[in-house]
Amino acid sequence: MSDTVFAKIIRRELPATILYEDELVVAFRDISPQAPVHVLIVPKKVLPTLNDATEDDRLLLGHILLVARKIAQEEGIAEKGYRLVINTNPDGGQTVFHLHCHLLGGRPMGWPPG
Ligand code: DGP
Repeated sequence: MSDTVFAKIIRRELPATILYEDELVVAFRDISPQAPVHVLIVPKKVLPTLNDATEDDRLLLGHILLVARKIAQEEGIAEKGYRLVINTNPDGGQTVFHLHCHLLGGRPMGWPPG
């Protein structure tokens, strides 16, 4: 169950439009964009959900936010605004069980989410 499409993208076994990569994360465009900008920031370390993160992942989790911020700036959405989302388990709407952060922008976001 831990070998997801995201693990395959990280290993380059599946294609993706990769915008950023470093030793901790890969960021690529979502295959089914829900906004003009929809990027997934995905840790290389396999954590199925945020529930599986521990204190040892403090640096990694902070890094994900800083990478999202950097990509938002590069995509030109930082000033108008954007949303970061980590869906967790079925009620959270998670479908791929490899922790990831959605970066959504380029249009106004509604609240509350559906
Ligand atoms: P979530 O529902 O939070 O687990 O989001 C999973 C996202 O992953 C969803 O927005 C669609 C995206 N996705 C699923 N399969 C692929 C894929 O093969 N490639 C890319 N780029 N995105 C994918």
